[in-house]
Amino acid sequence: MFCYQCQEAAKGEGCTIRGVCGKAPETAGLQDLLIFTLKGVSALSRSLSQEIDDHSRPVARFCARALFATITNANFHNDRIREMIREALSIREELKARGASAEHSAANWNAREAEWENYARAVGIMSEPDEDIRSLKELITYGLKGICAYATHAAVLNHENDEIWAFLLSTLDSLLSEQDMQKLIALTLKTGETAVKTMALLDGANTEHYGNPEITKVNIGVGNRPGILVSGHDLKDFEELLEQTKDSGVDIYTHSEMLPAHYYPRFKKYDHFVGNYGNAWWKQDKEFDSFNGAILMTTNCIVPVRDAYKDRIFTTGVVGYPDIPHIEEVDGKKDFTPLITRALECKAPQEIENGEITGGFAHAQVLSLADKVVDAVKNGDISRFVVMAGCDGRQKGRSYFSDVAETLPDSTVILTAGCAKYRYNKMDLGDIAGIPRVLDAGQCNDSYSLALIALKLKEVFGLDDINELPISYDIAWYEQKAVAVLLALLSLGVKGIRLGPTLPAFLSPNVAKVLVENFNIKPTGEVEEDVQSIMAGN
Ligand code: FS2
Ligand code: SF4
Repeated sequence: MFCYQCQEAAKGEGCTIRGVCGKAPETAGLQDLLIFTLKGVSALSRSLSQEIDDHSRPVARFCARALFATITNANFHNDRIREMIREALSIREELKARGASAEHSAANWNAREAEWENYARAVGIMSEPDEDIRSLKELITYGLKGICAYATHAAVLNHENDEIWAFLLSTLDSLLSEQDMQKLIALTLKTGETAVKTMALLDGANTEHYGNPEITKVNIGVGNRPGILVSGHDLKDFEELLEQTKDSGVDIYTHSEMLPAHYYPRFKKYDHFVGNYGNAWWKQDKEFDSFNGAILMTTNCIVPVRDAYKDRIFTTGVVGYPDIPHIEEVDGKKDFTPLITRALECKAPQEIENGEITGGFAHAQVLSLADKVVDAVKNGDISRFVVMAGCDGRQKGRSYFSDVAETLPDSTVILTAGCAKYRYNKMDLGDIAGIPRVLDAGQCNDSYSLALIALKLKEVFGLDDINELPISYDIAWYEQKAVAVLLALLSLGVKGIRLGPTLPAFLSPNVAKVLVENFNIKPTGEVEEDVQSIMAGN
């Protein structure tokens, strides 16, 4: 196997024996084969029409879901990946029956199922021999995976954009044959633009259904009834589960990236929606144990399941894990009865902390405070905003982000989104004229809100360039949605981003050079020096 798509790639180079995440070589191979087949499907679909129509839209939807399933910590279940490959092959045949053709082997390979893992070796990441072309192609692929995750979330809420679907199919098709470095660089930026569009689409879907996030104090303690802990990012699953548990005697808690569900007005009417339990995804091995109740994984991030809670965890959507029950959607609905029944057999959660954390600072909420914020900047109370969005993870070096949050002067405001927030959202960093020093916009996709806030400030201060604002970017990354968010920021013209705790293994020296020269991207360094440099606007 070879995989280098996430921040934890072994030795900073790539996982070759088994994923640091727990991904087995067979799973890695099947995921490579799935992605290869999706490229063939896209080429075939585009040979019939480059437009998105009633034929190609379902093809794009399928490709998005399947790519989403290959994100780090989404699906460890070989049978489910095989099922997706079978579906891709059957779509391929349907397209051919309608007259589609494409020469590439991705559109025509034909190996018996028993041979798939063998065949996969020939189509993985390393099948692209040129290091720089490979680097750009993988950078684009990971950005696409993030886009696919967000587009899939929007699609389940009936928000779709044919431009995004067209970009997905055309880019998958291009990745088969494009060898021109400059064209791939242009495609990388286009991927960033499409990521912005997709985050905007999802923001529209979420706010239309659930209202605009608002300032909310979230309980981090526990109640005394059995609970269900919901992780991942899917708000529609969350809504359905809240409805189905209304009078069941079970309490609902969020974990990790589901925390922002508390900020949406629509979910506040449920009395049994009790609080947030625990921290970022990587602490689930301990926190799922002490939670005592049933657990639902709606999207990434599931980590290798421990025996301590194996008999009370469920997956749904694109998530998969061997021997763990999966709740399927049937006719647009999910029946969570098995999960609820299991929860009722469990003890109430064990308290691991108590108190409250505050969040809900997405664009509408922050813009309603715009006058206050602008005044605080003008009179010097706020000297700088530091965008510390992104991911948390296991790596020790990530204490850098807590240390930066603690070291930043009291006149700074941290803008955050994604699970990176757990490194500092329980610290008492105080407020500036009533504005909390940590403003949490929501999930990783809500980084879109942070971009909107920056654009609004640029307008209010009458600046020509977003980089003239007193905003610095100190971003933590882990998986491929963060790659989409990073490309989105670059496409909006943001320069000088610090990225950590390490730079992506998939950036070849030449590709990294392009990013440094054009966008002044730099790795995170020492806390004191970085804070000084941030405060000096560098
Ligand atoms: Fe946390 Fe990073 Fe959200 Fe993942 S913010 S590890 O991309 O999808 O979560
Ligand atoms: Fe390794 Fe990350 Fe790939 Fe898992 S997703 S195999 S940890 S690079």
